Amino acid sequence: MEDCLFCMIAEGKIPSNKLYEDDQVVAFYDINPQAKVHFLVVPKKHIQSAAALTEEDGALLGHIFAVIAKLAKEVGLDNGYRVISNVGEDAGQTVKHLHFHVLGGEKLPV
Ligand code: U5P
Repeated sequence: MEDCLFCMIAEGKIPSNKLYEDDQVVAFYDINPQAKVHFLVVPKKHIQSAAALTEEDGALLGHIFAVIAKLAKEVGLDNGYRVISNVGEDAGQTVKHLHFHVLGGEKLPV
């Protein structure tokens, strides 16, 4: 989608500190980290937020969580991590393209 920051990152039109890419997703380190380790996993398909997911996205979601688990292991988040997806204004969603924050590398505030 034009004018979508994460579509442009997924297409390589805007640079990112990329951790992983395949045909369905891209993962990159957050530019404003909220924990010692903070990366984002983003589907290449433009989906506005988790609120716009349908049953048809089930396989994509399964893939996203498999990628999250693989990357968490690769970057050494052996002691646990947090996965967050903000939806809409009240949650503070700033980029209107579905993404999963993966935070860890330290004890996170409850
Ligand atoms: N962000 C990046 N790269 C950018 C623009 C935004 O990593 O070029 C990050 C922000 O730092 C933020 C996240 O943590 O994207 C958007 O999250 P959310 O507030 O929409 O959940």
